[in-house]
Amino acid sequence: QALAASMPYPVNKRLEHGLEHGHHPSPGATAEPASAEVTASTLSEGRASRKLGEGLPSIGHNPAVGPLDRVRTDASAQALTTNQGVRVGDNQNSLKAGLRGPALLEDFILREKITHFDHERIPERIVHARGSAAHGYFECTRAVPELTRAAPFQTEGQRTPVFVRFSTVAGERGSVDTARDVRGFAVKFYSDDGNWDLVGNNIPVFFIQDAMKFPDLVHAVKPEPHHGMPQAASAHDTFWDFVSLMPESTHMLMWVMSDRAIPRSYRMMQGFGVHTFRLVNAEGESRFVKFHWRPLLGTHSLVWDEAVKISGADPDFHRRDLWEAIEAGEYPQWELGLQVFTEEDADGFSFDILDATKLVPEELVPVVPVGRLVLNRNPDNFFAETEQVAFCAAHVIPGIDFSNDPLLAGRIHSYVDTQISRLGGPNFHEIPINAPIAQVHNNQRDGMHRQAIHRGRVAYEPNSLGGGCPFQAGAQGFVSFPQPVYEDKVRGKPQKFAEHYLQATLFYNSQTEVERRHIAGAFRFELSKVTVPAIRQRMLASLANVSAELAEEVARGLGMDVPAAMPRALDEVPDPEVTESPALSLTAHPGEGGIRSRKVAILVANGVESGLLGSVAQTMLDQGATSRYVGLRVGPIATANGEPIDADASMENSPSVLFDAVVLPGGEAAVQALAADPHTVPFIRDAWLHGKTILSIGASSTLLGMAGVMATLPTGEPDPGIAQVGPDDAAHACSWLVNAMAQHRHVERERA
Ligand code: HDD
Repeated sequence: QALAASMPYPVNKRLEHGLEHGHHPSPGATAEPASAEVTASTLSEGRASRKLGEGLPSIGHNPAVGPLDRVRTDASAQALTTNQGVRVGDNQNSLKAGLRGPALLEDFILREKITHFDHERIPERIVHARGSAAHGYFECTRAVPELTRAAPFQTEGQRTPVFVRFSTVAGERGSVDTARDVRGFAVKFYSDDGNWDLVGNNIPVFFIQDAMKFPDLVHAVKPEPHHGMPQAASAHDTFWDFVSLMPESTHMLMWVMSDRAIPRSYRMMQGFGVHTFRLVNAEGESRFVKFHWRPLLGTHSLVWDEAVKISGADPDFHRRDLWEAIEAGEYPQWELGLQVFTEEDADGFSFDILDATKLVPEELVPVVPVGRLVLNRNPDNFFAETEQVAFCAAHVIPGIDFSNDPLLAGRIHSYVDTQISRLGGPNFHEIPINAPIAQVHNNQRDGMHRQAIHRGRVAYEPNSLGGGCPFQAGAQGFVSFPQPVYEDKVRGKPQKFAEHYLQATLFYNSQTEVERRHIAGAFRFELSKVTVPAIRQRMLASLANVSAELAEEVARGLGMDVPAAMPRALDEVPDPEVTESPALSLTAHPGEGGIRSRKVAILVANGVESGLLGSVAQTMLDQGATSRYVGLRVGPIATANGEPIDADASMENSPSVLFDAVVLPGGEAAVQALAADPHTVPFIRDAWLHGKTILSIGASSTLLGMAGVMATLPTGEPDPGIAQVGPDDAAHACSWLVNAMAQHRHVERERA
């Protein structure tokens, strides 16, 4: 078997054609595999569980490791079978009446295989179809039983298994990762008290205030229904038509047009629960809460031109990044912070905490860290886990409760409902990735794809025949917070919901100059794709309420004048508590420094001087970063020193947008070869335009000139992201490279 696997061609291909034995089934499937030696499968428990880290959850507690054993399959040393467990003799040929005769209807093996294949796809998620996920755990770093009785927050050091799925919103399942879009950040906690899903985004506010508008929003942003375009993009008429008619979306638009919407990595973005939720403690006391995830690597973004080019070079950029980081043991981590406030605090705020288009500024209510999230294991199977995971805003546990946010109310209904069609029935909670660790006992029965085999005749409550079981848990169970409600039934919104611009202005004013420029650039790009001038006009009128500077900048980019500001819904604007919030700028979250998991491209060609390159590669390894030799082609490179190196990427298959920094090598012959290749100039120029660190060794400085790279900033200062070093300057070169890369990006290079 081992031999067969290593052969470049199928060993007994001839027999498939009946040339030697006519009617006999092909070998390879006729008997037990020759090799008795069974090697550990890459999917086996041992391998998976080692990545869990120290302490809890131990094997048996993590539903994704212990209990999933019963559904894990491992085909090593096993014969191929039908779904009924019948061994298949020939997996190459359908059953025919003679070698050249007609296929036979009785071929149940072929029919089973094709029938199953015909039904392999399930409906994709109506939103957030494109996503990537990983297993891990949440560790409580500060117990808060005084705030909540929720199981994950009871003891310091306690770990709760989680499954986390990141996603884009608008694109279809196969769409690109780096589209300008909100990112989903959905966390399923498999707590001892049941599953809790915190289904958030990487942006703390939302487009709309009421779930009633969600289908309209999604219809507007999805590809236009008549021609199915554009894919994974909001830059089209229907989206801007809708949002320009919905001033409540203005705050969210600021975020979506900012660098937040093109993250460098899923590992480098914040997450937010968005709505105001409730925490409830064992005494039944409740406070409001907002959930914040903060990445330890800091929040970092792409630049737009880079994001667009990555879409072509690697549409799976974020999926690959997450997968590779976890495989490399670079487990992404986030800190969970809580903003906790009382009902009285909330009543005093100038905005309504039930309005999902508003955030609670950190300057008003600080974020208190209570735990950390670690993602340390990739899924075994994309479909079984990432695709079939069902997050539901309705999944809360004792200690977590809802607020009256009308957007949340709609979500509580929508998620369970959508899984019923997406996952084929009401038993989706039994799919292994969705099954809680906590035991499930109730009298719900039957339905499509039921897995549980319930014993006995009692499926009702109250009962005496079953000893009254399963029994109600009373105060031990989930008890809704008894918020008093004495109101008329109405369709409408409270007055504070009518203020649409103050926090949009707060966000814009809290950005750095570069960030503001990017926001203006994004509005310009998106609105320039809008074909109906009245929509552009209306959007500019709305922006005029946010910032005169922004409205003018965008109008200039569209060749228009700023129109009169859109009339506001509210005549008297309240005084905001906070007018500038540094935490809203990405620069406020640089992370822990260092360059762990960053990627460096080292350009190589025959004749390259390899000495310093080796030091760079070693330094990257020491720092937890990775380097790749990128050549004119892949394969062996003859170096000037005679030490052979292998280019494992080429400028054609891996342009510089896929890297965080570029090293240009010394060696006359190599530099000449690079200079003659048409990929070299765009490779270097893009790295420069996108603000990346560039280290040039020896003779390669001529390449900088060819690529039009300017070593000075617009201010006339030297560019801190470009260094030219001699071939013997290893120590200086390496330490400079590490420091320059730790800046992430040299945005000061950007020309206005
Ligand atoms: Fe939603 C999926 C986040 C409003 C209805 N939503 C979905 C996912 C995330 C969010 C991260 C993907 C989960 C996964 O990875 O499987 N959604 C949000 C946030 C919202 C929000 C942060 C606002 C604060 N969503 C929202 C509303 C509704 C929905 C108002 C409907 C009334 N969302 C859905 C859905 C989805 C979904 C249709 C599609 C697939 C799914 O649920 O499982 O039910």
